[in-house]
Amino acid sequence: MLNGNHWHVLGAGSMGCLFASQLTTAGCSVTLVLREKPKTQSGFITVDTDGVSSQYEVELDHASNVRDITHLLVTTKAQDVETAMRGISTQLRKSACVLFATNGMGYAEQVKTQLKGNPTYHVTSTEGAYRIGPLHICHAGHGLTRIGSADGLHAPRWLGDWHKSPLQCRWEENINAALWHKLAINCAINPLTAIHQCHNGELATNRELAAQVKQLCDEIAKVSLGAGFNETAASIHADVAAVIAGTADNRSSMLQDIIAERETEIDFITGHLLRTAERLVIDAPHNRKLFNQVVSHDH
Ligand code: KPL
Repeated sequence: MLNGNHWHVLGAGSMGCLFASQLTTAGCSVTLVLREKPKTQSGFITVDTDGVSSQYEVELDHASNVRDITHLLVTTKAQDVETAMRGISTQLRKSACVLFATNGMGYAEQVKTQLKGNPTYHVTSTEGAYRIGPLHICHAGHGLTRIGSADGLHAPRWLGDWHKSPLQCRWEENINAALWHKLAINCAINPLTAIHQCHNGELATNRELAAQVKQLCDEIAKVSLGAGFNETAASIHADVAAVIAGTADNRSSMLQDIIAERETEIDFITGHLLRTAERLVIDAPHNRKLFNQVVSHDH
């Protein structure tokens, strides 16, 4: 029974497909907004979990055709947010909510002028999903999805859609700290694995790389402290070690982008850290060096 809201999901990658499929289970109708004009008006997202495939029906549309958006979930890469939003922002209802489920930080500020004061929210999730093919993902591991407002807004009514879904969801009062914490971990792991083209685990087993992780974490801790993210400052070394151990066989998303010759999210990960460091007049030469290396790879 459809008793939830109508969600438009921008971006049909692994997280876009995962969230879209789970929202349909919560009784929501979902339109996936695709890059290419779809051949049909509806389609199925296939989700493989523990060897079982399930299908979820969604509407398919193209940015040039969508109308009257009330609930928008943005799941594109950080560097694509601005362009993707430009295509549909005129179709947002005045009261429409906009949720960003994107890696890194700093993209929401870029699109503020495109929004007519729409309430914005952020989503950060430890659900594990990867793409198998078009509209086909593997839901590899369960995690926690946190949603919050960086503008101090209260938990909205539409949060019920997320609570009704099979995902474990929580309203996060301090979403900025949660986003920063994830960014800090990504700063220590992603660029280094991208430049050295290695699995995450090598950052612990290779002595030279482990020493570099420590240098990066020392700087990240200083910037975190300066920016008021004290918990991240205190735990970054241990948390990075735990994530490296827990994702030892993974290729980081930045390494995957480099291999696929896609632009990386470096400007919204290490770039954001460095802009914060500059504002606080804190030196972060190791992070800067890596940033420059990844940027020169990107161009
Ligand atoms: O979030 C990640 C990423 O690759 O972007 C980590 C945690 C580093 C796992 O690979």
